Amino acid sequence: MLKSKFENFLAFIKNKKILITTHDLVDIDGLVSCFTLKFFLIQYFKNQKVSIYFSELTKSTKTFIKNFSKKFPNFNFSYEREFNLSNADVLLIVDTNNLNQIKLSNNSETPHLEIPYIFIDHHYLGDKYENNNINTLNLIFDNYSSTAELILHLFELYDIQLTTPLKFLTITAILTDSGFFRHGNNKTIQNVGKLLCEDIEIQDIFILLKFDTDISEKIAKIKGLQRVELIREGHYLIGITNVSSYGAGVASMLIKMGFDVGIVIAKEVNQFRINTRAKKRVCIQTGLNLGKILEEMSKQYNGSGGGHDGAASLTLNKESDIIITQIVEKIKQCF
Ligand SMILES: [Mn+2]
Repeated sequence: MLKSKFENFLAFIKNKKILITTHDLVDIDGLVSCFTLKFFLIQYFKNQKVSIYFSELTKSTKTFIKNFSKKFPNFNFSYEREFNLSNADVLLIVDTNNLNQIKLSNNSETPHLEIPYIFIDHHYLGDKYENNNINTLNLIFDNYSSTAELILHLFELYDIQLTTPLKFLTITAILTDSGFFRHGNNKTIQNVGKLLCEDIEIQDIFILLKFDTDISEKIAKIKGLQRVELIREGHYLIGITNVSSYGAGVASMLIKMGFDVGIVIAKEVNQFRINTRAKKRVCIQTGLNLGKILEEMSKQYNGSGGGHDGAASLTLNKESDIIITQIVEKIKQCF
């Protein structure tokens, strides 16, 4: 990776008041990436003001913080709950490259940012351009299985050491975002290997990441399974279903059940969300890239979408059967 990209990024944000944020419903990768990035910037620049803003955290992220804090009571997870741009010169957005996934206030409209912003992310990005985004400075690399690994690379490049709690956190982010290595590559495992040290026991991390499934999620999965429609294309099986929430979890479940591709439609208030998952092996064998397909669809239908080859989502304002049919056709073309 080009070090000059990181150099340009750091040169631009130097001496600026920095605000870091991530997508709404903050997951563990988003959470960890914000705190490791903040720590890195404070170490690197010494005297620089860096703050973090979060909108809402997911239930499992909140549970994780609670459990992690029992193990590392001195680790400070403080962040701002009000988005205040007057205290910032530049906004760093991690773990997403889509402004629609950022929630700055209670009104859910796409935010228009007055200040420059830069994306630091590991999701596929097409050639879209957002106003006020300094796209030449974006650090977007979709070969990483988590944003936390991208930030870990910064620490390595500038020879800055992570503290034990930050190492622990980075491993949890890598494990959760790579689906416990299922979506990872050699580098993913090497990174975890490098982070493990005498003070960190991998079994402690596994225990911290074991969450009890919420009863409403269990019901969503059971209903999703009851409603599933099976489409067979040669040797491949596509499953389509609908639920009102937990779309991503239901899509992953379809893959575990034996489908090669899972498509889950979730009708939310004023929103129509499609979550998709595919088996990694199938993506490699066929060249299927769900992130690319849903990104194309988002452009065509004025929504927001994207992701990775084996996991992607699309959010639209209105429901349409034609869109689902088109997605299925595009998937079939790969088979
Ligand atoms: Mn991520």
